[in-house]
Amino acid sequence: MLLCEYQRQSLFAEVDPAFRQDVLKGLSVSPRAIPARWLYDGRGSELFEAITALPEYYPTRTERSILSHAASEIAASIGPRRAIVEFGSGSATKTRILLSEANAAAYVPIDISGEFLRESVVALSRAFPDLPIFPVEGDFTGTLALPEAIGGMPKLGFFPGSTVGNLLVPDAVDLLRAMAATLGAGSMLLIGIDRIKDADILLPAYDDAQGVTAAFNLNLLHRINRELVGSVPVDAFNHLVRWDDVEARIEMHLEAARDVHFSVDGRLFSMTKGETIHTENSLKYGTREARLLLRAGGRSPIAEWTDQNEFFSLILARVGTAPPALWERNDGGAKAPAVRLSR
Ligand code: AVJ
Repeated sequence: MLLCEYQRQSLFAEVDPAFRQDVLKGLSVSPRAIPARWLYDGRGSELFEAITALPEYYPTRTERSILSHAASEIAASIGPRRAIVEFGSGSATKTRILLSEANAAAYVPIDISGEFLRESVVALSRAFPDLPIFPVEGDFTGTLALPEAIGGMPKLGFFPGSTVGNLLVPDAVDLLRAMAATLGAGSMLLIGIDRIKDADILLPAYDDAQGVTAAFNLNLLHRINRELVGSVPVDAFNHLVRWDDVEARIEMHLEAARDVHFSVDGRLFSMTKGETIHTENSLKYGTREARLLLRAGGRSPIAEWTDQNEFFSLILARVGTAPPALWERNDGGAKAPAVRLSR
């Protein structure tokens, strides 16, 4: 038992106390729910990268294509010599497209995963040898101090991937406001937002034929077993995806395929067959709803780019809520804003 105790302690030494707290609380409440951010451990981040290449998962490739087509227009709209601050930079593959056109004064990638951050910084500095890069390791949902070196520079926040969709609307509004405060007066934000579309396109994007998304979801249980000395019978859980049309969101759940009993961190839990653990929300926005979200978050949309199917949008917004010049009516009537379709 001594060995067991020792193993427990050495395991626990590396565990984020917030993970333990969120899991224990999330398994105790009804309905059970664990925040989506815990899906992204090392294995989870790998699986998410694999998801982005799936035929059914349209968001990543669509956003990349919009960005490629719009890069020079975006560069013209933001103007030269901004410091680009990316929230949740991950592997930063889309960033290259932006950086190659933007004439940026500096690049500040922010990510919780220090390892991912270091790797992507090494790769990016090779590709852009003249660009000053100031990585920040941290959680962008909290308050963050930007590096002093970019203090005087005008800023562009870059928040791609429809990551904002993981948050419920009030939390998304708070986050946008916190980002506006971090970036400061005169800053702009370029944000990727996934659109509402038919459930027969949405559902397979989160429940792919190869089962990669299922593995991504189930990895949370493996992580719990590994890091929190759990005995969750992972085989007894199914990946479940549903589209909630009222909330306009995809939900991922882990569903008990039979009655299960297990322990986590010495605490016992029982779930009956069919009961679920809610593991992720992915909110989708209509065109006008996305603009409204930005306004609630203290931003004014200036321009917007989408793909031919209108599956995804990239919106450029400035700080403040007064109507900006490019958005203004130009013929005295109610006129659609600067929306460009790109293939
Ligand atoms: C990283 C939050 C944008 O919601 O589409 C992909 C995460 N989950 N497949 C999304 C995810 C399952 C993804 N985001």
